[in-house]
Amino acid sequence: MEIKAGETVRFVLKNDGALLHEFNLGKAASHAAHQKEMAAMFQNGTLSPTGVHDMSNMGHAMGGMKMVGMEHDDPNSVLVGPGASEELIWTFSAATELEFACNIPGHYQSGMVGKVTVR
Ligand SMILES: [Cu+2]
Repeated sequence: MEIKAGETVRFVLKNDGALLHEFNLGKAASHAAHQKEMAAMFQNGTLSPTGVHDMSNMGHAMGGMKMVGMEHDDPNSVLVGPGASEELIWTFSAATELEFACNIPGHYQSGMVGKVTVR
């Protein structure tokens, strides 16, 4: 994606698949860090391949998969469950190189990543 600095973009994310996915905007290094957190959340049972299981750990927003608290207080990330739709609105304030990515374990590595150039 190419975006002009100063633009606000509304991303509409529709998950037609059977697995939980994430849409996360950030630098490549922050995705790497977030993947470790996600892996830990799968290990402790907070997340499963198909959804959010232990909501008590998450501070769950009403009616959706958006999560606040813990690692998911960042507004640059949204989880989209199977069959769900979510939105993420982001203002790209300055020129930078970012990635959009899914940090569910194994997903980034299987190609769920793309470049975002802000100029
Ligand atoms: Cu994914």
